[in-house]
Amino acid sequence: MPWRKIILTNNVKIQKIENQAVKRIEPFIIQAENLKPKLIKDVIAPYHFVEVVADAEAMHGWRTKPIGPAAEIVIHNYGKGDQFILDFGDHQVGYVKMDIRPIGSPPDAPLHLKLTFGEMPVEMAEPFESYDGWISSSWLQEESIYVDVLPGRIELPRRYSFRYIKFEVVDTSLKYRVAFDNIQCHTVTSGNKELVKPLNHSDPILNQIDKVSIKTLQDCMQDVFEDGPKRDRRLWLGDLRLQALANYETFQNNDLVKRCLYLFAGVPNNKGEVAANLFIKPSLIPDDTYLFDYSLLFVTTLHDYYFKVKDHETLVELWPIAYRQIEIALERLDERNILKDSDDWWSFIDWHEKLNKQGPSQAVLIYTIKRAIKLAEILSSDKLSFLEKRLQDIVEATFIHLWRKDKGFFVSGSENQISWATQIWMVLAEVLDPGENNQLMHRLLLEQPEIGLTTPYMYHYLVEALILVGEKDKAVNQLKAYWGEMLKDGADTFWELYDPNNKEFSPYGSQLINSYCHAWSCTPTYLIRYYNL
Ligand code: RAM
Repeated sequence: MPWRKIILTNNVKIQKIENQAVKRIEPFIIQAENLKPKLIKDVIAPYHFVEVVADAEAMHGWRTKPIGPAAEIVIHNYGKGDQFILDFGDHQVGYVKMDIRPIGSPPDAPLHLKLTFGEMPVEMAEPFESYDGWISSSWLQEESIYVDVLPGRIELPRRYSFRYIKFEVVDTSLKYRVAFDNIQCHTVTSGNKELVKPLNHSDPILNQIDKVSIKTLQDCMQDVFEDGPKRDRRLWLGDLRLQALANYETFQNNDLVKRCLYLFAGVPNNKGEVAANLFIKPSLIPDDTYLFDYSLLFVTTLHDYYFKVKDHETLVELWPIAYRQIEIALERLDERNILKDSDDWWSFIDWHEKLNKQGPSQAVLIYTIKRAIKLAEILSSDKLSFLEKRLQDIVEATFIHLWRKDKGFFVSGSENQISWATQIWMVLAEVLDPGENNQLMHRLLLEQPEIGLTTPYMYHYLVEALILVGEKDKAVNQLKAYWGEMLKDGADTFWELYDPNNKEFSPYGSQLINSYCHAWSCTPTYLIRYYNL
């Protein structure tokens, strides 16, 4: 084995592969490069000065209070220890520029300025030094700059994702102060909002949810579909699958989906497995993380893309690598045709700490094979009969070993765990007949098993499962109860993590590091528009 997995304690699980073998498929990489989008730019000025006030009712215990128009910035000046917060009125992704001029004597020392960027009030209120989570603190967005020459225009080199900026004048000198003007965010996106058709839904809450979903997607659309412009700023397969669906109903940047598929196909490992996520710069690099469900979602994303765009050439080119994901997934089946379970980070599914991944992953496999069969039919592939046979065996095994007739639920792992995620994926995989599938969703909502859902990613699949079993009203209720609640909690863009029953939830150890504009939460626009909710 050229690689090994390292599991850390404290419930933190990562993959780290030594001597990762990557196959570079240059024609695919070139194809992806040719599809690189031109970014659309805009210039946004701040809206208000705000202060952050403690409020037990507000999300994370903090809310902002407007204290004056940002246009008044020109009449203020600041010295050592002064600070102020600007609110840009909405979520922005881009590059910040500003003019700074000295007030008083000629500047006899550099200006030391600290800037803190926040998507949420909590990032303005709680010091980043207090962060003690397990993913890197370097994701916290701050900048300490020294300005030698004043007056001058400052252009920050990094792209930021924020609504608020806190300015702290660490020092000027005894002889001068500073004033600011023309503070701007030069925004970037590859989602052209001119192409999005107005929804005009009769339900104002759904209209608002749709609008915020689109903004979320737009801010994540850069030169790839990023998962979150604050964090991880990269292309993850599970996020891509959902972004692509939302994109078809809105921005229709189908070439961006195609580009991302080619990027994944361009750098598989030596087994032919696609990575869970990719780094694009300085050159295309697959992360040394491979997730069972995410690799399979490559097939699903190709399936969705083909049936939306009918791009036969891409299907022909990418089919072998898609099919390979299934072959690799099948290797994980035991002699009973049930996936081998393990407690390392082998499959994602959701961030719930206690979630067993075996059951939902088995369902993802079935769900994927069904889609692969559709693609094999289009291609008249010689793999078709093999896929059909394996599907039949795996579905049979799932019934025998994972279905508990007495309980009316599917189980997962040696502890026979009954989770929401397992039921939802089994419903989506249509293992049961339509009537039983419907009853399973009813039972799920009624009995509310303890191992619930923690991310908008899994809530998406919950809503889609309800739609699939013909329960549109219940789907709308769930959608409003989840994304509508996020709106009430102040979302300008939808968040990476949200548990309405535990609003402090973060799998990373701190809400400061959560992403508050996250790709996988953009799907209500797809659900509402595609299914006519
Ligand atoms: C987190 C990110 C990303 C997701 C992975 C599995 O790092 O939120 O979007 O796809 O988890």
